[in-house]
Order: sequence, then structure tokens, then C-alpha cells
Amino acid sequence: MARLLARDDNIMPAITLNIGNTRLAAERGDITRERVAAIVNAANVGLRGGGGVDGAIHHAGGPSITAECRKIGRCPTGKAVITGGGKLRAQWVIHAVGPIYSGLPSDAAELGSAYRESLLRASEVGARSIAFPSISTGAYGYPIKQAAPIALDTVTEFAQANPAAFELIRFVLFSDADYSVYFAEFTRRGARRE
Ligand code: AR6
Repeated sequence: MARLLARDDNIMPAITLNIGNTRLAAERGDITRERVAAIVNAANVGLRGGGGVDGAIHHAGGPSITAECRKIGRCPTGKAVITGGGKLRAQWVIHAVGPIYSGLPSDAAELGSAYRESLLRASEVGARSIAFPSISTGAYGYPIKQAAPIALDTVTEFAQANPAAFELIRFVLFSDADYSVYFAEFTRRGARRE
């Protein structure tokens, strides 16, 4: 009898791309379980927590993350702030605020900025591995086929300009459909399966 696959049974292979000394990778999974130095949260301007990946990170990380966010107060769109990782495996959580999709050209600039600012916050504390969710493509409505190349362009440019900063930059996609968009984008850039 066929075994039903639980959500955590990762049957899809990860895909990787080397940019100098930095390995870019994409996989399907739950970012709260990542064993990296820093995970990125798709937060809101008020850092109030919410649903989606934000809710999952606050839930898994425990009250210290919420308390630190309250102390910081706000984070403008396109920027990122950092807290500890609480009970998570990751030492740090970077709370990045992506744009609410409007269809205006400013969306792309703000989305790229959210990724870049996250990498800056992580490198400031010496984190050498980082995992991103797909910022803005859930509740904020950014079409993932448009968002994925912006995410990849931004981290690639950062890795090229800062070759010693990161060993690993990983994208963690929550659904097979989202992962397949990243898989295609990685493949288009010459990536290979792990
Ligand atoms: N691991 C990885 N990705 C996840 C997880 C997880 N555990 N859970 C959800 N995703 P969203 P946004 C994916 O809505 O669009 C919040 O309420 C999800 O499938 O979390 O930036 C905040 O407080 C989607 O692909 O973030 C803000 O108010 C992606 O994460 C607002 O939503 C992003 O979806 C931010 O909206």
C-alpha cells in the first residue's frame, strides 16, 4: 500500500548554484526547522507578528522574539532588523519587511532591498549561513514568478560583491508549487541538483 507522505517528508531534491565561495541553494521545507545561523522572517512594519511564516517563527521561537520586536518597535518597508532566535535552532532571526504588491515599479526595488538589508544585518553579526522564505509572496500578494528572479539577482549581486560574507544562502519554499518556480529559476542560471 502506498504510504501517505507527511508534509515534512522532503521528496524533492535541493538545487544549488555556486557564486564564488558562496553556495546558493533552494529546497522545499519549513524555515523554522533550519539549522543555519540566521533565518529571515517575512514581517510587517509594526513587527507585530501575524500569520504565515511570521506566525510560525514567533510560535516556534517563543516569547523572547516577540519581546525583542516590541522593543525595536517598527521597521520600514524594504528594511530589516535583527533579534535573537529564542528557542529556534537558528541563532538569529532577521525580520524583513517586503512590499505589499501594488503592480508599481517601486515593488521590485523594495523587494530587492528587503533581501539586501537582510544579508547586511546577518553579515553585521558574523552569520555565515542564512535561510530566506519567499518574502511578500503570501499575504502580501507578490506573484512568485516575478519575485523569485528579484530574490536571486539580489543575493547573487551581494555574494559577488562580498565573496567572504556567506558560505550558504538558502531559499526555503513552503509548497511544491513555490519550490518548482525556484527550481526553474535556478536551472535557468545553470544550477545542478544536489
Ligand atoms: N517556512 C517557509 N515558508 C513559509 C512558512 C514556513 N514555516 N510558512 C509560510 N511560508 P507570508 P508575506 C511561506 O504570508 O507575503 C504576515 O502575517 C508562504 O507559503 O508569510 O511577506 C506578516 O505578519 C509564502 O510563500 O508573508 C505580514 O503582515 C511565504 O512564506 C504579512 O503576513 C510568505 O508568505 C507578510 O506577508
